Amino acid sequence: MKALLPLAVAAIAVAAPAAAQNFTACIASLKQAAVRSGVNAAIADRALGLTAPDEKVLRLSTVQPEYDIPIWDYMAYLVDEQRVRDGQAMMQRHAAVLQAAERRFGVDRHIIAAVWGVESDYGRDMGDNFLPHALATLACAGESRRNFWRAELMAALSLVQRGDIALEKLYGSWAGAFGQTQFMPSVYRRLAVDFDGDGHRDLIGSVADALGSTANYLRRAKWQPGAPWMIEAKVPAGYAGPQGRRHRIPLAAWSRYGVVRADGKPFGEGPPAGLLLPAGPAGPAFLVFANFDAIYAYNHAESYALAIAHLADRLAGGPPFRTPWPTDDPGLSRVERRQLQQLLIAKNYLPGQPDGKIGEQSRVAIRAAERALGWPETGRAGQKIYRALGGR
Ligand SMILES: [Ca+2]
Repeated sequence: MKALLPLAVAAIAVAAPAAAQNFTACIASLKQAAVRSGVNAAIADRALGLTAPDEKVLRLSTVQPEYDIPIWDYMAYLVDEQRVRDGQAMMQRHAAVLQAAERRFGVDRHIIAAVWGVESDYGRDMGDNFLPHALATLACAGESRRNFWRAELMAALSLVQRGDIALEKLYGSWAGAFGQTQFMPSVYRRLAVDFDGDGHRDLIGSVADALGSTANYLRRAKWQPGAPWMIEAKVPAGYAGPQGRRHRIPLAAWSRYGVVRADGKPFGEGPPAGLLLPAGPAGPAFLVFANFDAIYAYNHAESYALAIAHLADRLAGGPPFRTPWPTDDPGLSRVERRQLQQLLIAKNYLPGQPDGKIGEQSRVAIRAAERALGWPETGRAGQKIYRALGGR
């Protein structure tokens, strides 16, 4: 067994420079491909000056938080009172642009604003990764879909070449989405519109371009002007009838299965709807229409579409869900997350400053607090631990 050890060490020592060499060669080939596709060589050089993969991007590319967290945590974070208030203020400030986008593309202004609010907190948080480096990292050192990342990189550079976006401003999510409503570069190239008419499609610097482009995207995703997207419903206890976003039947036919509107009103007229039970029959139920699918097309997750649809309803003055999530430990808003971190810091479970983002450090601190309380360790930021530590 011992003899294997030096061999293994030698293998690692050889592998590391080989990987570095491969990476350098891959970056060089990306530059060549960009120039061949019409990107100025100086732009390609400035964009792709990286000598090693971005480790943070590689790390993030292996986790998909939307699939791991309970729906009530996801919703509590994305549709909190702060995002509703901020959204209503932003809708007032940009009323003319939203009205123009609604008129031209037929997409309800509350939906456009909700996408803006969820994607970038109304332009406050567009991501801080230099896009060419993030995409080149994924194209040259990522675990999968390297050709996809490569194509997105080429699309991003073509936008710089066209003068839509300055290279120095090309920052976004680790996964390539950028701007106020987080378009992928290829989608941007295809569907972004110059809605303020200055000759550039600038979804980072121009709210009008971002909101107009989002409306254009949803229209292309078959948004039906004037049609509803979702209504909260109630199902009988132990409901076992049809469900699913795509299993659409005439709205009024749902009463045959004992499904009613949560607000007690009659169904009335309406397009066919499918039934969503994101937390099973004991939780809130939703009748969703074809327009819900248009939102789903923006980001393929039902939880995402639910967050947009509900935030839009809240922005329009609608109430929170009438049926609570089936849990005794609901999720936390962003304000509560920050307060929880403050409480953990005050009790010496967590070092540093609160940032409102529940990362690995916060989860370790929550586990320690749970342990001290004699609770099972979950590391989850919920109402129970928040209150146990003195929250509100
Ligand atoms: Ca513009």
